[in-house]
Amino acid sequence: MGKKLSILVLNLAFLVSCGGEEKAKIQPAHKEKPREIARVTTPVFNQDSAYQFIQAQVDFGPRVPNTEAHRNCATWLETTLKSYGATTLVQEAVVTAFNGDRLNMKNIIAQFSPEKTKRVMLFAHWDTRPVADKDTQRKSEPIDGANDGGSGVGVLLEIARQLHQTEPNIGVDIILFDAEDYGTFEGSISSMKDSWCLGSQYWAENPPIANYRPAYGILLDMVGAANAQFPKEYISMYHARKVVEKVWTTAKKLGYGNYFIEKELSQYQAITDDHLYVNALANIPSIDIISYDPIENTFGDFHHTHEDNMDIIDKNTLKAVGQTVLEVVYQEQ
Ligand code: AHN
Ligand code: ZN
Repeated sequence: MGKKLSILVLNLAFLVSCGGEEKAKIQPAHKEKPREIARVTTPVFNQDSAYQFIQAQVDFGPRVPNTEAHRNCATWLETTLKSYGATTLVQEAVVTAFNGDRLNMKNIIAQFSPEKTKRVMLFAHWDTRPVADKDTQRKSEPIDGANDGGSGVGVLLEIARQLHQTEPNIGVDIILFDAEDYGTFEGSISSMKDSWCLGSQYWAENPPIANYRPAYGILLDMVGAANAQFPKEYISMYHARKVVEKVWTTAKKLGYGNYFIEKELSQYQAITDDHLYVNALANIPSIDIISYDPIENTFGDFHHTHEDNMDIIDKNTLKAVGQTVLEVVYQEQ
């Protein structure tokens, strides 16, 4: 018997005994401890339902603060969220816009499973811009705001409907901020800093719920246009990089990588939006899912024009965003 063969025999013996030991190891005396919390299967996001929720908002007319459409829509939003089993709270205040307009604003807050400690905050703005300042026609008239205002809320109402049907392991708060879109008009001269996002600024400075500390927040803004692209926004990456990665990884896993693109915005492309104040003033790590063209450096041709109506809303985009956010929420425990 040569040396090589004896080594082979030894090796074989070792392998066999190893395998035997392995077997003993994988048959423990006790069955594996069951998970403390059962996994919940993520429900299927219904894009037709989300679309209907956008249509319903647009049907009220432009949701501009101090108008009847704005008041009626607020009532409908609260009633709808209540109908899905949420504990609701409306934070009302008067805030002053950049031009001195005094705005009667309402932040609409809906809590699902308020007794749960671990929570995630989902938010969007529900008001619409009072002017079409980027249009060439009817610049002083308000816009429908199907995408800018309607889409984020539409997706969140569909998520609320799903939360009612299937309870996730964690608590969820849906916050609809007001007076986001009353910022400085194009061409107007104003010295006011922070003229956008008046509702979220007010909320962060006047917390309506004591000791509110969700694990993180996700803002949806302009999430309904066809072929939308969501780059990794700078302020989101700065304050909540892990949340960005969690959401973008989840989107890719679900096959929505064509919407949630592998592109990081630079510091010079940082987007002022409600998540800025939720991060900086309320200290809740938050991200913004916002459609933005990183090459053209624009929000799209529809932005702050009369083109922002139901015609630009695409159910495929609503599905990509809604299913991704649902998956993130239902995988938490
Ligand atoms: C600015 O245009 C400075 N920020 C974008 C925030 C926004 C406006 N989101 C929707 N409308
Ligand atoms: Zn806007």
